[in-house]
Amino acid sequence: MTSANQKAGPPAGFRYLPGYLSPEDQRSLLAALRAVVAEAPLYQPRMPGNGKPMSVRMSNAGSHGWYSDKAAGYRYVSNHPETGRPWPAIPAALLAAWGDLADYPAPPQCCLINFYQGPKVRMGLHRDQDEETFEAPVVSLSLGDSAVFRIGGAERRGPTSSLKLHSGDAVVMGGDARLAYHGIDRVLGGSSRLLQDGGRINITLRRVTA
Ligand SMILES: O=C(O)CCC(=O)C(=O)O
Ligand SMILES: [Mn+2]
Repeated sequence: MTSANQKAGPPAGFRYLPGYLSPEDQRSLLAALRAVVAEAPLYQPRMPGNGKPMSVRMSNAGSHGWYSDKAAGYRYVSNHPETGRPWPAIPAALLAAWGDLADYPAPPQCCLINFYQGPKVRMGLHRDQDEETFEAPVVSLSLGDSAVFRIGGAERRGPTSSLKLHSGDAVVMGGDARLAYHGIDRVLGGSSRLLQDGGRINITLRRVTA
């Protein structure tokens, strides 16, 4: 399903790489992510201002972890908000994917792990704009159930198009697409058998500081 202006398509700098990770790579990445989440448990971020919990649960690896709560809003923190410990290291397979896809001379600082579980979990249209620099692209990898990804342009109310992201797919948002609005409309339950209890994992790799 797409909006009327689908012809416009995603902005330049948006790359979609279906099947980027082989089934074997997906399984080994999943094992590496389980180790990260064992050390840095999933938490439920809250909206700035009203404090409403977001439906996606999250964790991070790397020097900068994305976090949000009622009082201080969207930001990067160096320690897990509940355990107080530093975030685990970014798994080697993800550093390799960044090296392969980002075309950027420095490694990612944030590896945000988004976990979508249940039919109502979604991510509203937003831009990744909490970083100090937008020179590096955002690299994202998907595992588990397929999802409907919506991508627009620089204006919140501008035209959008949508595509399905399946397990193993990669997306790169650089150039004009780096600050494009995007979100997840819904996750298609039962579309993958990678996760035993279903659900979807998205990994988002970013540079944070200039
Ligand atoms: O789950 C996705 O594919 C998108 C995640 C995302 O946009 C984000 O974490 O900023
Ligand atoms: Mn995003």
